[in-house]
Parts: sequence; C-alpha cells; structure tokens
Amino acid sequence: MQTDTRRALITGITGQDGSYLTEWLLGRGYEVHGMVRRSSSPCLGRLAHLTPESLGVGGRVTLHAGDMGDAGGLARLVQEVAPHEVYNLAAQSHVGVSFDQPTYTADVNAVGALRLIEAIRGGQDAIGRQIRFYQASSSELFGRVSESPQTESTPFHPRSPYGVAKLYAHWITVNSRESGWLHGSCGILFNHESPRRGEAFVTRKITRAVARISLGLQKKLSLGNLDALRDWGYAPDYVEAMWLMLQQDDPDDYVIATGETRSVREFCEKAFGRLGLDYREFIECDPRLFRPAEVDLLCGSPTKARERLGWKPRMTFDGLVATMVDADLELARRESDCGGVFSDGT
Ligand code: NAP
Ligand code: F7E
Repeated sequence: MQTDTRRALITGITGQDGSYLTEWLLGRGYEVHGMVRRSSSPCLGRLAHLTPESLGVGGRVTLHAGDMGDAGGLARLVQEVAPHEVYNLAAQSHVGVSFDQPTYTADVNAVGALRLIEAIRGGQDAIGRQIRFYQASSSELFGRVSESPQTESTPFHPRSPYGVAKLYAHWITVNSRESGWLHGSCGILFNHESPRRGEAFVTRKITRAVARISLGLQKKLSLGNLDALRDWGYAPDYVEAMWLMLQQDDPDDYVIATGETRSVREFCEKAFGRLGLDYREFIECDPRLFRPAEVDLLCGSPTKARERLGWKPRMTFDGLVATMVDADLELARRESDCGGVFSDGT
C-alpha cells in the first residue's frame, strides 16, 4: 500500500546527532529507520526517552542491525527500507582516537560512506526513484586553516586521520553528485555539543567533571591543549540544518557554525564559574592528551546556510555551557545518591 509518509534512514542513530535528528524527524511526521551496529552490550541510552510505542514494531522508529563495514548489509537495508532520505551520521568520530586507529577510521568514515552511496545507487535502481543523501562532513576538513572565518570555498587541509577520512567521504559525495546520479549534500558542521555529547569530547568531559567536583565525587580534571579554539554550537540547532539541506531541490554543501570562536580554556572558565568554582584550582595538564597534529583555530561562517536555507543558530555560548553543566549536575546528584559512578551511556 502506498502512503505519503516520508521515510528516513539514519546511520549512527544511537549517537548524539542521531538521537536529536530522530526527534526532529518524528516531529515532522517521518517514519524513522535507524541502523545500529552489533555489540555485546547494546547502548540505546540516547533513544530511551522515545516511547516504547515508537520503538516497537508498530511505532515510527525501527532499528535495524548493520555496520558501515558491511556493504551487502547496507545494500539490503536500503532496499528493504526504501527511504526517501538517508542521513549518514555513523563514524568513528573521535579525532584523538583516529591517530591510534587510522585504518579502522578510514574504513568506517571513508570507505563506509562509499559503501552506503553504492547501496543508494543500487537502491534507487531497484525502487525506481531518487533517494536524497546527507553526508556528515566536518570542520576538521579545514584543519590548518588558510583564512578565517572558514566558508564553503576555504581550501581543505585536514590534520588527522579522522579529517583525511572525512575528506574522502566529502569528495565521493560531491563526485557522485557531479556525476549526475546522486542527490547528495554535505553539511560541513563545526563542533556541536549538548548534554548528550559523548563523554570523551572535551566539552562534555569538562561539564561532567565540573558537576562531579562540585559534589565532591572527583578532585581533578586532566586535559591536554587548553589553547585550541573552536566554534561550538548546539546539536539540536544543527540537526535542523541537516534536514533543511535535504529539502532543497538542488543538493549542495553548507558550512554550519555559529561564527564565534572560544578556547578550551574559556570553556573551562565558564563551566567551572557556573558552579562558583575557579578552574585553575582543578585542572591538570596531561601531555598524553595533546594530539600529534592539532587544529589550532576553527571559526565558521554560516552565511550561505542563512541565505539559502534560512538557518541560524539559536543557542548562545553561555546558554550551551549552562545547559550542559546543569544536566551534568543532575546526573552527578543521581550518582551521589546511588553512591557509585554513574554514566548516561554517552
Ligand atoms: P557520535 O555521538 O560519536 O555518534 C557516532 C555514531 O556512529 C554512533 O551511533 C555509533 O554507534 C555509530 N557508528 C560508529 N561506528 C560505526 C560502524 N562501524 N557502523 C555503524 N555505526 C557506527 O557522533 P555525533 O557527534 O553524533 O556526530 C554525528 C556525525 O557527525 C559523525 O559522522 C561525526 O563524525 C560528524 N560530525 C560531528 C560533529 C560534532 O561536533 N558532533 C561535527 C562535525 C561532524 P555506537 O553507538 O554503536 O558507537
Ligand atoms: O576536542 C582539545 C583538543 O575532542 C576539541 C568531533 O565531534 O568536532 C569534534 O572534534 C579540542 C581539541 O573535538 C582535551 O586537542 C584538550 O583541540 O572535543 P574534541 P574535536 O577534536 O574538535 C569535529 C568538528 C568533529 O567532526 C569530530 O567528530 O579540545 N582538548 N584537552 C581535548 N580534547 C579531548 N577530547 N579531550 C581532552 O582531554
């Protein structure tokens, strides 16, 4: 039976962005399908608040087993779901880890994207209509920046195996589009954070520590480079931009950023300050947390996104820090009440 319901397939649905994008799409009446990789202890924490009805068979979120390393599985999944839109959010997304696991990072982030694009190519032939594709590109493509702010035409110079792998995924999407058969758009997203951010990323590592230190659950926080500058936005604002890109008749690439840049040190100052603490009393420098090659400065221009998509960031930097610290304070209170280390599974 044919219905007008739009179907979206999300790889990386269990991640920060996947969970917010799922909420956004459900709010617009989509049927959402998510690919989840097999693990001995599945982690669906970020999706748990979606009702049992929506996670069940009759609901509007359906989870499918799959992996970016498995070309055949991706092909079958695309044909089974027959999506109107595919969002490729799956990745080994930690830049620091990519220096230790460069081959794995390339397989998932670069060749994985190609496998998915090939699956879409076959899927379009089988289904007999176009599938719109979103690729999660990254400000890490700019790496050692040659101008500031960075725009869609700033040259790329990645500084990590992560950035290099994402560059391949970006260009294979552009190439498939220019070859005339893929409605593919790349979102060059700058860092975006939230209470659902993975705990190994610097903002969340800081807000989690601030909350725990304030309750006496932790004494110190070890960090690496405090001088790195990042353009930090709010993840729920950014998933909106992903969706807007796929609503355009003409696929294209867009920088999604706030246009403001802050150092890791400033983030610490604000986050500790939120709970009346002085960050200088708690931070220890750990040389092992410095990267072999660093991205010193990122600051993006969202002008094209504003003009063509009507998108702009809503959350301020101060609001972002406060939101994350307050959420982690709640988590730390529960941890304190339970008398043990608590994690929200991010
Ligand atoms: P995230 O929280 O780390 O989520 C990554 C997702 O990818 C998780 O669902 C993870 O599944 C899945 N995944 C990892 N390896 C996989 C594999 N081999 N097969 C299938 N799924 C796999 O990342 P995020 O912050 O939501 O970011 C979403 C995407 O945007 C990523 O591609 C990231 O590189 C990119 N990006 C992020 C930012 C940012 O600031 N957040 C900025 C620019 C671009 P598990 O739950 O099983 O680990
Ligand atoms: O590091 C410095 C670190 O790991 C930010 C990913 O979502 O955004 C993210 O990549 C900065 C770096 O994010 C620690 O050296 C200091 O300069 O939070 P991060 P990232 O590397 O910018 C981009 C856009 C993505 O695409 C990625 O997927 O903070 N830093 N001390 C530290 N970083 C970490 N993780 N841990 C520290 O202890």
